[in-house]
Amino acid sequence: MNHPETIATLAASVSAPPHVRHARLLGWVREMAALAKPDAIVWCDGSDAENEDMIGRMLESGTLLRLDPAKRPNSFLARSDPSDVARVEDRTFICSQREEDAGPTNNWRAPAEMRATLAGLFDGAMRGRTMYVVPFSMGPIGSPIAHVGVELTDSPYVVASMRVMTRMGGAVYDVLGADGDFVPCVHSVGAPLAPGQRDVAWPCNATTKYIVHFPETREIWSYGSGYGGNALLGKKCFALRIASVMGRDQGWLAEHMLILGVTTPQGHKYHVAAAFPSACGKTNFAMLIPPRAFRGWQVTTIGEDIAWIKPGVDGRLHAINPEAGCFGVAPGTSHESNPNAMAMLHANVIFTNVALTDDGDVWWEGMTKEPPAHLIDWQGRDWTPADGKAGRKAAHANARFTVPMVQCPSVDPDWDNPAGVPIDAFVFGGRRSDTAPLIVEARSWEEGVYKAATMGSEMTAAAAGTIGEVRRDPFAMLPFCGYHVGDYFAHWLEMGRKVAKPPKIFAVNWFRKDAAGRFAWPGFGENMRVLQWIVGRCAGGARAVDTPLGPMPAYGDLNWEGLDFDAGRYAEVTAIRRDEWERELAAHDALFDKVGKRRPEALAGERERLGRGLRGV
Ligand code: TSX
Ligand code: MN
Repeated sequence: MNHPETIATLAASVSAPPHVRHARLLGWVREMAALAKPDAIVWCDGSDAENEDMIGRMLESGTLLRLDPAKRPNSFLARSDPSDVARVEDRTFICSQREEDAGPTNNWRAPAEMRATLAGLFDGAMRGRTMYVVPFSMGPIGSPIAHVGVELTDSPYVVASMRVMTRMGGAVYDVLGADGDFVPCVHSVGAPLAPGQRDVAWPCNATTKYIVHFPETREIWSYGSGYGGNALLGKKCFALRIASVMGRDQGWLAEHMLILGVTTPQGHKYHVAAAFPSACGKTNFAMLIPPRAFRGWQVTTIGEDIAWIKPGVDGRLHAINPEAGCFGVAPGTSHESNPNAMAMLHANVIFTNVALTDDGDVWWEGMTKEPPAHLIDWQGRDWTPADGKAGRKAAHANARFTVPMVQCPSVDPDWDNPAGVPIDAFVFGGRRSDTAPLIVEARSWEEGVYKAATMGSEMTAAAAGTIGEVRRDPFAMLPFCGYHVGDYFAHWLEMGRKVAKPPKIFAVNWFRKDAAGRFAWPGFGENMRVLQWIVGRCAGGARAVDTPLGPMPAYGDLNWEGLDFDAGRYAEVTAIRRDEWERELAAHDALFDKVGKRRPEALAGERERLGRGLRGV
């Protein structure tokens, strides 16, 4: 091959670096540049110098503000357009050939129709801008569990964020070689600039947004948004929606799960992968600090959002965190709720939509009990505590921090291990003020899949429903499964049969309330008591009592050292009530009606067994 090559007929020349010798990649970049017509193309190498250039451009354009270098070294604040603050689920599409393959939980469009729409939108979409070619690995570079993607984007904010969130840079081209597989990801903010037109701080398209997946050809196209999962295409689009399809076809799992390690005082180490819907404190659980009474116990963090899990030759499931950074929700994060997260934010952070303090630092609701006397809010306006009392938030509720995983004090020594970590237990949780007990073990893989499939969580924000209403969120994958959810359940059942030593499965609920409406379980670090029981069940030795839902710890089966929590209060967080479970089973039936004919027969059997068991309550 004889590169670099230059195509003089394009608006920008596709002048690839000499070590890029992948014909399909070069052809695709050339084709996309001809369509989107950027003024220039930059092939990113992930170097410090390149990142400094990117930051410099954004400081100049007003996309970023530099925070006080003494308080937050090398850290920045971005304020997004008020119309571009979260993932857009109603603008997210799965474009399989057949509508039924997308299933009842996804928006579907015919691929040909969507391709025509995208061709129109992307025609000239990058005029006046630079197209960045961002090569990235999801997972340790060269790991047998990892996969490669390349994102084309006209957003320097996306380039800088992808450098934190993925293994981004030139080494990826070596993995790709001349014909290695990659997932092509095309992204434009959808705001071309006319000659001489001044850019805005946060370019996006206020009226038109499309987040599009072609599962059969494994492509991602994103238009109109620069925010989070809409734009950092390695995350939800690739690592969950496209990867879930790859996992179905290739015999592995792409899951919306944290991964943590638990080391006992005797030095035995266990690994837990856990799925929770939003607003359940998943990042807090991934970075849990055991209470003082648990001297010698250690919890370490491998991942806090996504797990890729493959069967190993040892008959166990092995998990990696495909990401390299944490894109965490800021509001609610404090030294009380998550000291490890607060510590990891000391430097090298991109904050988005948090408030700015008068001394060049950041603040958000829940960081401290008392807000500062004056702030600049996430929209750049003056803010005082009086505004807060009137209901105006200083930080957006979905404000974020983007920070390297390695800065987490609890980061696991194996977080970057290409072989992954062997999973001992899967944990599924939701936010339920009643019905679901603190902790219950599944009696079988099939029963565990049933529990995960029917998990639900009470809404905390009015955005997608009524506050307090239970939304079913199977496996916490509702917005992230790239194919028919019934086939996804079947794939989970199949994985359990295929693996010689499948992990145990547990369901937890940190959010039970007492008769007075107060949280009945202290949560946070005290969840260690539940975690200890879980690993005790995996190792053998921890005791349990049988219930209609499965084995649960009796009061005396948990370690209460250092916590004043009596048997009466324990009963409040573990009670199984007949009227609540009648309603719950009706909700399960409604969910499976929605899943339709592709619901696996084994889950109908589990439903019958559960109903029979609960009739005795
Ligand atoms: O993250 C949470 N976890 C998991 C921690 C490892 N949160 C915050 C959820 C919002 C994202 C929790 N909130 C947890 C929890 O276990 N439990 C609760 C409910 C709760 C809230 C406040 C108190 C106790 C429980 N406060 C006092 O008891 C003083
Ligand atoms: Mn998530």
